[in-house]
Amino acid sequence: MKRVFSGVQPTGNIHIGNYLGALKQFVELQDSNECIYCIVDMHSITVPQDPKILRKNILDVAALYLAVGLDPKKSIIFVQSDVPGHAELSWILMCNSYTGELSRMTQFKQKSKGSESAPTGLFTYPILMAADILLYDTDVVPVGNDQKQHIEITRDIAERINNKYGKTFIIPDGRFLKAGARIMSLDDPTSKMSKSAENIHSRISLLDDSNKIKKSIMKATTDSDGIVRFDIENKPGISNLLNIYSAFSGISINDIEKKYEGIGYGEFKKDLVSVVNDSISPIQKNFNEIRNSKELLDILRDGAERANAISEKTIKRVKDKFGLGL
Ligand code: ATP
Ligand code: LTN
Repeated sequence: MKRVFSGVQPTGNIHIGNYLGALKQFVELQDSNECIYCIVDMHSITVPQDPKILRKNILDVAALYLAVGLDPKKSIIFVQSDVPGHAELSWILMCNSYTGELSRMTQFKQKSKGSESAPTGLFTYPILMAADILLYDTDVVPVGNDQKQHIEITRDIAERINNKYGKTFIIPDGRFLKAGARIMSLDDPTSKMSKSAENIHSRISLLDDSNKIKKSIMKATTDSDGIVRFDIENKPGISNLLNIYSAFSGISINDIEKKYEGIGYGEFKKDLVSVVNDSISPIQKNFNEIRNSKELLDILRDGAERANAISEKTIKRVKDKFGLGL
Protein backbone atom coordinates (compact mmCIF):
# COMPACT_ATOMS: atom_id res chain seq x y z
CA MET A 1 0.00 0.00 0.00
CA LYS A 2 1.22 3.45 -0.87
CA ARG A 3 0.97 6.43 1.46
CA VAL A 4 -0.90 9.39 -0.07
CA PHE A 5 -0.91 12.92 1.34
CA SER A 6 -2.47 16.14 0.13
CA GLY A 7 -3.91 19.39 1.43
CA VAL A 8 -6.27 22.21 0.56
CA GLN A 9 -6.10 25.74 1.95
CA PRO A 10 -9.17 27.01 3.82
CA THR A 11 -9.11 30.29 1.90
CA GLY A 12 -12.64 30.47 0.50
CA ASN A 13 -15.15 28.48 -1.43
CA ILE A 14 -13.68 25.42 -3.08
CA HIS A 15 -14.18 25.66 -6.84
CA ILE A 16 -14.47 23.08 -9.60
CA GLY A 17 -10.73 23.53 -10.34
CA ASN A 18 -9.88 22.38 -6.82
CA TYR A 19 -12.38 19.55 -7.21
CA LEU A 20 -11.33 18.30 -10.64
CA GLY A 21 -7.60 18.85 -10.04
CA ALA A 22 -7.34 17.53 -6.50
CA LEU A 23 -10.40 16.37 -4.50
CA LYS A 24 -11.60 13.95 -7.17
CA GLN A 25 -8.23 12.21 -7.04
CA PHE A 26 -8.35 12.12 -3.23
CA VAL A 27 -11.55 10.06 -3.39
CA GLU A 28 -10.28 7.72 -6.13
CA LEU A 29 -7.12 6.97 -4.19
CA GLN A 30 -8.63 6.16 -0.80
CA ASP A 31 -9.76 2.63 -1.69
CA SER A 32 -6.36 1.17 -2.42
CA ASN A 33 -3.95 3.41 -0.52
CA GLU A 34 -3.30 4.72 2.95
CA CYS A 35 -4.54 8.31 2.55
CA ILE A 36 -4.01 11.38 4.70
CA TYR A 37 -5.87 14.58 3.78
CA CYS A 38 -5.18 17.82 5.53
CA ILE A 39 -6.79 21.25 5.76
CA VAL A 40 -3.68 23.41 5.60
CA ASP A 41 -4.72 26.34 7.78
CA MET A 42 -1.13 27.39 8.54
CA HIS A 43 -0.51 27.88 4.81
CA SER A 44 -3.56 30.09 4.60
CA ILE A 45 -2.15 32.64 7.09
CA THR A 46 0.72 33.44 4.70
CA VAL A 47 -1.76 36.08 3.54
CA PRO A 48 -3.98 38.01 6.00
CA GLN A 49 -7.07 36.13 7.25
CA ASP A 50 -9.99 37.20 9.42
CA PRO A 51 -9.94 34.73 12.37
CA LYS A 52 -13.72 34.16 12.38
CA ILE A 53 -13.86 33.59 8.65
CA LEU A 54 -10.81 31.31 8.78
CA ARG A 55 -12.47 29.06 11.36
CA LYS A 56 -15.63 28.91 9.24
CA ASN A 57 -13.59 28.10 6.13
CA ILE A 58 -11.72 25.28 7.91
CA LEU A 59 -15.02 23.59 8.76
CA ASP A 60 -16.38 24.23 5.25
CA VAL A 61 -13.39 22.49 3.66
CA ALA A 62 -13.65 19.61 6.15
CA ALA A 63 -17.37 19.20 5.36
CA LEU A 64 -16.64 19.37 1.62
CA TYR A 65 -13.97 16.68 1.99
CA LEU A 66 -16.67 14.41 3.40
CA ALA A 67 -19.35 15.64 0.97
CA VAL A 68 -17.30 14.71 -2.11
CA GLY A 69 -16.87 11.21 -0.74
CA LEU A 70 -13.88 11.04 1.57
CA ASP A 71 -14.53 8.40 4.19
CA PRO A 72 -12.94 8.88 7.63
CA LYS A 73 -12.82 5.11 8.01
CA LYS A 74 -10.53 4.92 5.00
CA SER A 75 -8.69 8.25 5.15
CA ILE A 76 -7.19 10.35 7.91
CA ILE A 77 -8.75 13.84 7.76
CA PHE A 78 -7.37 16.58 10.00
CA VAL A 79 -6.41 20.23 10.43
CA GLN A 80 -2.70 21.04 9.95
CA SER A 81 -2.29 23.29 13.01
CA ASP A 82 -3.63 20.49 15.26
CA VAL A 83 -0.41 18.53 14.61
CA PRO A 84 2.70 20.39 15.87
CA GLY A 85 5.10 18.23 13.82
CA HIS A 86 4.40 20.27 10.67
CA ALA A 87 5.91 23.45 12.14
CA GLU A 88 8.72 21.51 13.84
CA LEU A 89 9.86 19.70 10.70
CA SER A 90 9.44 22.88 8.70
CA TRP A 91 12.20 24.58 10.72
CA ILE A 92 14.60 21.68 10.20
CA LEU A 93 13.92 21.69 6.45
CA MET A 94 14.34 25.47 6.33
CA CYS A 95 17.87 25.04 7.65
CA ASN A 96 18.51 22.73 4.68
CA SER A 97 17.05 24.82 1.89
CA TYR A 98 18.44 27.79 0.01
CA THR A 99 17.10 31.32 -0.30
CA GLY A 100 18.02 31.06 -4.00
CA GLU A 101 15.71 28.12 -4.71
CA LEU A 102 12.87 29.76 -2.77
CA SER A 103 13.34 32.99 -4.71
CA ARG A 104 12.66 31.09 -7.93
CA MET A 105 9.19 29.90 -6.86
CA THR A 106 6.62 31.42 -9.22
CA GLN A 107 3.90 31.49 -6.54
CA PHE A 108 6.09 33.66 -4.31
CA LYS A 109 6.96 35.97 -7.18
CA GLN A 110 3.28 36.34 -8.12
CA LYS A 111 1.94 36.82 -4.60
CA SER A 112 4.72 39.06 -3.22
CA LYS A 113 4.90 41.21 -6.37
CA GLY A 114 8.46 42.09 -5.40
CA SER A 115 7.34 43.90 -2.23
CA GLU A 116 9.87 44.23 0.66
CA SER A 117 6.98 43.84 3.11
CA ALA A 118 5.79 40.46 1.82
CA PRO A 119 5.46 38.12 4.84
CA THR A 120 8.44 35.80 5.43
CA GLY A 121 5.90 32.95 5.64
CA LEU A 122 4.94 33.56 2.02
CA PHE A 123 8.61 33.06 1.11
CA THR A 124 8.96 29.86 3.16
CA TYR A 125 5.51 28.51 2.16
CA PRO A 126 7.02 25.70 0.01
CA ILE A 127 9.08 24.49 2.99
CA LEU A 128 5.97 24.07 5.13
CA MET A 129 4.43 22.17 2.24
CA ALA A 130 7.54 19.96 2.00
CA ALA A 131 7.24 19.32 5.76
CA ASP A 132 3.56 18.32 5.34
CA ILE A 133 4.54 15.75 2.75
CA LEU A 134 7.77 14.38 4.26
CA LEU A 135 6.33 14.15 7.78
CA TYR A 136 4.13 11.22 6.72
CA ASP A 137 6.65 9.30 4.57
CA THR A 138 4.42 10.09 1.60
CA ASP A 139 4.80 8.22 -1.69
CA VAL A 140 2.17 10.05 -3.76
CA VAL A 141 0.86 13.64 -3.70
CA PRO A 142 -2.33 14.21 -5.73
CA VAL A 143 -2.47 17.90 -6.75
CA GLY A 144 -3.25 20.27 -9.62
CA ASN A 145 -0.57 21.24 -12.14
CA ASP A 146 0.12 24.55 -10.40
CA GLN A 147 1.84 22.63 -7.57
CA LYS A 148 4.53 20.99 -9.77
CA GLN A 149 7.27 23.38 -8.68
CA HIS A 150 6.43 22.81 -5.00
CA ILE A 151 6.65 19.03 -5.42
CA GLU A 152 10.03 19.45 -7.15
CA ILE A 153 11.51 21.49 -4.29
CA THR A 154 10.17 18.95 -1.78
CA ARG A 155 12.02 16.20 -3.64
CA ASP A 156 15.20 18.30 -3.86
CA ILE A 157 15.25 19.02 -0.12
CA ALA A 158 14.53 15.38 0.78
CA GLU A 159 17.32 14.14 -1.51
CA ARG A 160 19.73 16.73 -0.12
CA ILE A 161 19.06 15.62 3.47
CA ASN A 162 19.23 11.91 2.53
CA ASN A 163 22.64 12.53 0.94
CA LYS A 164 23.94 14.41 3.95
CA TYR A 165 22.45 12.46 6.89
CA GLY A 166 21.72 9.01 5.40
CA LYS A 167 18.28 7.85 4.30
CA THR A 168 15.83 9.97 6.26
CA PHE A 169 12.94 10.66 3.88
CA ILE A 170 10.94 8.92 1.16
CA ILE A 171 11.11 10.83 -2.14
CA PRO A 172 7.48 11.60 -3.09
CA ASP A 173 5.91 11.76 -6.56
CA GLY A 174 3.27 14.24 -7.68
CA ARG A 175 0.09 12.83 -9.25
CA PHE A 176 -1.71 14.98 -11.81
CA LEU A 177 -4.96 14.19 -13.62
CA LYS A 178 -5.20 14.64 -17.37
CA ALA A 179 -8.60 16.26 -17.64
CA GLY A 180 -8.73 18.38 -14.48
CA ALA A 181 -5.12 19.29 -13.74
CA ARG A 182 -5.56 22.91 -14.79
CA ILE A 183 -9.05 24.36 -14.99
CA MET A 184 -8.91 27.90 -16.30
CA SER A 185 -10.83 31.01 -15.31
CA LEU A 186 -14.18 31.39 -17.10
CA ASP A 187 -13.66 35.09 -17.86
CA ASP A 188 -9.97 34.85 -18.73
CA PRO A 189 -9.15 31.35 -19.99
CA THR A 190 -5.42 32.13 -20.04
CA SER A 191 -5.18 32.24 -16.22
CA LYS A 192 -6.12 29.46 -13.79
CA MET A 193 -9.48 29.37 -12.03
CA SER A 194 -8.85 30.81 -8.58
CA LYS A 195 -10.65 31.25 -5.25
CA SER A 196 -9.27 34.71 -4.85
CA ALA A 197 -10.10 36.29 -8.25
CA GLU A 198 -12.38 39.33 -7.94
CA ASN A 199 -15.01 38.33 -10.51
CA ILE A 200 -17.25 35.61 -9.01
CA HIS A 201 -18.25 34.58 -12.54
CA SER A 202 -14.64 33.63 -13.24
CA ARG A 203 -15.19 30.46 -11.21
CA ILE A 204 -17.82 27.90 -10.23
CA SER A 205 -17.71 27.12 -6.55
CA LEU A 206 -18.95 23.77 -5.30
CA LEU A 207 -21.50 25.60 -3.15
CA ASP A 208 -22.86 27.93 -5.89
CA ASP A 209 -26.61 27.67 -6.55
CA SER A 210 -27.85 26.53 -9.95
CA ASN A 211 -28.76 30.05 -11.14
CA LYS A 212 -25.28 31.35 -10.42
CA ILE A 213 -23.74 28.35 -12.20
CA LYS A 214 -25.94 28.95 -15.24
CA LYS A 215 -25.04 32.64 -15.34
CA SER A 216 -21.29 31.97 -15.00
CA ILE A 217 -21.26 29.36 -17.77
CA MET A 218 -23.46 31.35 -20.17
CA LYS A 219 -21.19 34.39 -19.65
CA ALA A 220 -17.96 32.39 -20.07
CA THR A 221 -15.54 33.90 -22.58
CA THR A 222 -15.38 32.02 -25.91
CA ASP A 223 -14.42 32.99 -29.46
CA SER A 224 -16.52 33.97 -32.45
CA ASP A 225 -16.10 31.04 -34.86
CA GLY A 226 -18.88 28.94 -33.27
CA ILE A 227 -17.12 25.56 -33.64
CA VAL A 228 -16.92 23.30 -30.55
CA ARG A 229 -13.34 22.11 -30.98
CA PHE A 230 -10.43 21.59 -28.56
CA ASP A 231 -7.59 23.95 -29.47
CA ILE A 232 -5.85 25.47 -26.44
CA GLU A 233 -3.76 27.91 -28.50
CA ASN A 234 -6.49 29.44 -30.64
CA LYS A 235 -9.65 28.58 -28.67
CA PRO A 236 -8.69 28.63 -24.97
CA GLY A 237 -12.23 29.42 -23.74
CA ILE A 238 -14.02 26.59 -25.54
CA SER A 239 -11.12 24.22 -24.78
CA ASN A 240 -11.51 24.94 -21.07
CA LEU A 241 -15.27 24.33 -21.20
CA LEU A 242 -14.64 21.08 -23.09
CA ASN A 243 -12.22 20.04 -20.39
CA ILE A 244 -14.79 20.75 -17.66
CA TYR A 245 -17.50 18.91 -19.61
CA SER A 246 -15.26 15.89 -20.10
CA ALA A 247 -13.97 15.78 -16.53
CA PHE A 248 -17.49 15.87 -15.03
CA SER A 249 -19.22 13.58 -17.54
CA GLY A 250 -16.44 11.08 -18.19
CA ILE A 251 -17.08 11.49 -21.96
CA SER A 252 -13.92 11.95 -24.05
CA ILE A 253 -13.28 15.36 -25.58
CA ASN A 254 -13.34 13.74 -29.00
CA ASP A 255 -16.83 12.37 -28.46
CA ILE A 256 -18.08 15.71 -27.12
CA GLU A 257 -16.71 17.48 -30.21
CA LYS A 258 -18.61 15.00 -32.41
CA LYS A 259 -21.83 15.46 -30.42
CA TYR A 260 -21.79 19.22 -31.01
CA GLU A 261 -20.68 19.20 -34.64
CA GLY A 262 -22.73 21.83 -36.49
CA ILE A 263 -24.37 22.96 -33.23
CA GLY A 264 -23.52 26.37 -31.74
CA TYR A 265 -22.00 27.38 -28.41
CA GLY A 266 -25.44 28.19 -26.89
CA GLU A 267 -26.60 24.56 -26.92
CA PHE A 268 -23.21 23.31 -25.78
CA LYS A 269 -23.15 25.72 -22.84
CA LYS A 270 -26.74 24.86 -21.86
CA ASP A 271 -25.86 21.18 -21.70
CA LEU A 272 -22.70 21.96 -19.77
CA VAL A 273 -24.83 23.75 -17.15
CA SER A 274 -26.79 20.48 -16.67
CA VAL A 275 -23.64 18.35 -16.57
CA VAL A 276 -22.09 20.57 -13.86
CA ASN A 277 -25.33 20.87 -11.85
CA ASP A 278 -25.92 17.12 -11.93
CA SER A 279 -22.45 16.47 -10.53
CA ILE A 280 -22.49 19.22 -7.94
CA SER A 281 -25.98 18.93 -6.45
CA PRO A 282 -25.38 15.61 -4.61
CA ILE A 283 -22.21 17.16 -3.13
CA GLN A 284 -24.22 20.15 -1.89
CA LYS A 285 -26.87 17.90 -0.37
CA ASN A 286 -24.19 15.95 1.53
CA PHE A 287 -22.50 19.19 2.59
CA ASN A 288 -25.67 20.59 4.15
CA GLU A 289 -26.19 17.41 6.16
CA ILE A 290 -22.62 17.26 7.47
CA ARG A 291 -21.58 20.89 7.95
CA ASN A 292 -23.18 21.55 11.34
CA SER A 293 -22.98 18.05 12.76
CA LYS A 294 -21.05 17.17 15.89
CA GLU A 295 -19.66 14.25 13.92
CA LEU A 296 -17.57 16.65 11.83
CA LEU A 297 -15.60 17.84 14.87
CA ASP A 298 -15.19 14.26 16.13
CA ILE A 299 -13.78 13.20 12.76
CA LEU A 300 -11.23 16.06 12.80
CA ARG A 301 -10.17 15.33 16.40
CA ASP A 302 -9.75 11.65 15.67
CA GLY A 303 -7.86 12.47 12.45
CA ALA A 304 -5.47 14.78 14.32
CA GLU A 305 -4.75 12.07 16.87
CA ARG A 306 -3.94 9.51 14.20
CA ALA A 307 -1.85 12.00 12.20
CA ASN A 308 0.01 13.01 15.34
CA ALA A 309 0.96 9.41 16.10
CA ILE A 310 2.66 9.12 12.69
CA SER A 311 4.19 12.59 12.91
CA GLU A 312 5.80 12.00 16.30
CA LYS A 313 7.65 8.95 14.98
CA THR A 314 9.04 10.90 12.02
CA ILE A 315 10.11 13.83 14.19
CA LYS A 316 11.94 11.46 16.55
CA ARG A 317 13.71 9.78 13.62
CA VAL A 318 14.72 13.11 12.07
CA LYS A 319 15.95 14.56 15.37
CA ASP A 320 18.09 11.45 15.91
CA LYS A 321 19.61 11.81 12.44
CA PHE A 322 20.42 15.46 13.09
CA GLY A 323 21.68 14.98 16.66
CA LEU A 324 18.95 17.24 18.04
CA GLY A 325 17.58 16.96 21.59
CA LEU A 326 18.44 14.28 24.10
P1 ATP B 1 -6.61 29.61 -5.43
O1 ATP B 1 -5.40 30.10 -6.16
O2 ATP B 1 -7.70 29.15 -6.32
O3 ATP B 1 -7.07 30.49 -4.30
P2 ATP B 1 -4.93 27.69 -4.30
O4 ATP B 1 -4.03 27.37 -5.43
O5 ATP B 1 -4.51 28.52 -3.22
O6 ATP B 1 -6.30 28.25 -4.81
P3 ATP B 1 -5.64 25.32 -2.77
O7 ATP B 1 -6.97 25.42 -2.19
O8 ATP B 1 -4.55 25.24 -1.82
O9 ATP B 1 -5.51 26.35 -3.90
O10 ATP B 1 -5.55 24.12 -3.78
C1 ATP B 1 -6.08 22.89 -3.53
C2 ATP B 1 -5.80 21.98 -4.70
O11 ATP B 1 -6.48 22.45 -5.86
C3 ATP B 1 -4.32 21.92 -5.10
O12 ATP B 1 -4.01 20.57 -5.38
C4 ATP B 1 -4.23 22.73 -6.36
O13 ATP B 1 -3.22 22.28 -7.23
C5 ATP B 1 -5.59 22.49 -6.97
N1 ATP B 1 -6.01 23.57 -7.85
C6 ATP B 1 -6.13 24.90 -7.54
N2 ATP B 1 -6.58 25.61 -8.59
C7 ATP B 1 -6.75 24.70 -9.62
C8 ATP B 1 -7.20 24.81 -10.99
N3 ATP B 1 -7.58 25.97 -11.49
N4 ATP B 1 -7.24 23.68 -11.73
C9 ATP B 1 -6.88 22.48 -11.22
N5 ATP B 1 -6.45 22.31 -9.94
C10 ATP B 1 -6.37 23.41 -9.14
N1 LTN C 1 0.23 24.47 -1.73
C1 LTN C 1 -0.95 23.66 -1.92
C2 LTN C 1 -1.62 23.28 -0.65
C3 LTN C 1 -0.78 22.35 0.14
C4 LTN C 1 -0.45 21.00 -0.18
C5 LTN C 1 0.39 20.55 0.88
C6 LTN C 1 -0.79 20.16 -1.23
C7 LTN C 1 -0.13 22.63 1.31
N2 LTN C 1 0.56 21.56 1.76
C8 LTN C 1 0.91 19.25 0.87
C9 LTN C 1 -0.25 18.88 -1.23
C10 LTN C 1 0.59 18.42 -0.19
C11 LTN C 1 -1.89 24.44 -2.80
O1 LTN C 1 -2.67 23.85 -3.43
N3 LTN C 1 -1.88 25.72 -2.85
